[in-house]
Amino acid sequence: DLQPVSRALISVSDKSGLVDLGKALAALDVEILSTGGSAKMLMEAGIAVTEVADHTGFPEMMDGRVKTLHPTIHGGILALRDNPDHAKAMQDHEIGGIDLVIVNLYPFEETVAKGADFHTCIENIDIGGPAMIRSAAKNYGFVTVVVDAGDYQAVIDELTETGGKTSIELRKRLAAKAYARTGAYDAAISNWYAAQLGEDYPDRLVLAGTRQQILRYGENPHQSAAFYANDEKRIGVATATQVQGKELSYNNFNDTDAAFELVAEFDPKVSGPACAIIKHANPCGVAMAPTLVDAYKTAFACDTTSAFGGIIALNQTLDAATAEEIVKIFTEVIIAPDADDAAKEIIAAKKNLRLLLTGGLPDPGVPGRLVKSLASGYLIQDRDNALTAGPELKVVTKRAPSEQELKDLKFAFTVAKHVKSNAIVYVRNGATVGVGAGQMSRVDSSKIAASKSLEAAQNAGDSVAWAKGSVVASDAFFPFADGLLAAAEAGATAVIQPGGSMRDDEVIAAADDAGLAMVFTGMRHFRH
Ligand code: 93A
Repeated sequence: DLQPVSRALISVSDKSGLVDLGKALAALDVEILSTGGSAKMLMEAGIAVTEVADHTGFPEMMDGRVKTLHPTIHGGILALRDNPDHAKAMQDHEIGGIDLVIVNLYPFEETVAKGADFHTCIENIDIGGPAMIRSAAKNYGFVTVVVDAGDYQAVIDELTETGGKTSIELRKRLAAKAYARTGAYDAAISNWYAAQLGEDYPDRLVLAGTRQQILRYGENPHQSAAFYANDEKRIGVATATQVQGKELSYNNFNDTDAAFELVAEFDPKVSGPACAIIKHANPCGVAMAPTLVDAYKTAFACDTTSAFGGIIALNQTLDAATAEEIVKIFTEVIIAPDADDAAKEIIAAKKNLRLLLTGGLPDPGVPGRLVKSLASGYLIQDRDNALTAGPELKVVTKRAPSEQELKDLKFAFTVAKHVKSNAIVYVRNGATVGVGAGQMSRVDSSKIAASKSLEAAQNAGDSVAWAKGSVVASDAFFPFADGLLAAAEAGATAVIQPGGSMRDDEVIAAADDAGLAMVFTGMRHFRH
């Protein structure tokens, strides 16, 4: 299916290759329409050009905001050449067909990258260009659209070979490429706008990003994979500097992200040093302590078996004492805002150990988008950037939590936010002592967390499970009293949970009977 090209419209911001293209089209007897700057450059090279303004009878106006937005242009592009009604409309309104549309857009992305002010960025949003590109691509059956100077030669070659025609294969391929370009262009605009406002919208094209790395494989060796950085520039794995160690794997990226997002909940100015150890995207130990090395040691003590081959995230500069402790067992990745020289030297002895330095902590409260793939699509949602800080907490039992219990309850609930549901987290003195993750039943998660706390105690030479005298957090409400009773039986003295179950009264009564203090957060933190 070959279609003749007798009239082309050229409107390009990036003028590379323009003169050669114009010469080649002129040699093929193609009439050239063009906008201000493009027309000027072609004319100066001695190529015959008709200005779009002369073609439409309408001047370019409003500082160029309206140049090609005219029915003579869009009618000429969109008309179905084999439709008698369309042919009549063209005749009635003296619209000449435009068979080849060559457009590249105002450099919006480059303008943003240069750090231009708001107004300048807005002025660099191209309206007429994308409109022509989309019109031409829609009418791919008759019209050829070119958005990339890299495709000029292929079009010229085909026109030369066929005596001035293009093939349906080429037109379709270029149409698909054209929509990819206008899609990416609008994604760049919406990403920039969302960042300006600090707000987000469900329809934002979140998948726009830059490929940072082709990975050796995905979650398993038979899956191919790559890592893309989005345009948010959020402090984390995407922006970190890797000081040493092997290349990160797919699972390393996933786990390191989980580890760092969790530890970032603990602002060192408020919580002091904190450490999170992650395995399979779940924490196997999280702790705050007066020193970083103690935070690491207590986090490690929660589950010394699982911590092997784990990912360690720290909320402040890695020091020598902590590095000495960490290198005692095999660890995959350390991520921290910084590391001092002595610590770097200690880590350097472990060649494969990856050390990522981020220069800071991300703000857990800023909005953002999360994407989750389904086999047949993907889901988009806001990042869970909320946390119940304090005043919203409601004491629902006869006994109110003590000051230490309340501190531990908040810590436990914050950790639970980062544990796969159903999540149950036992905490004592600012450290997790048992984590139950990812079970289909909340009672099972409670039992696992309690048994983990016994294991932890035994590893440390204690006979009494560490859940005894702890507090417990649940990421979602207890639907029945059984989950709460399991926690009481394990020895928890206080509970934090969202509340909101139909049976809250029963659950509260059971807590009162067991002498527990319980607070409701009013906010759930499912994580799947
Ligand atoms: O301001 S616009 O959105 N309004 C228009 O009607 C229009 N038509 C083409 N920008 C418009 N263009 C863009 O002008 C093209 O996409 C191209 O990037 C640029 C080419 O302008 P010139 O040929 O004057 O350098």
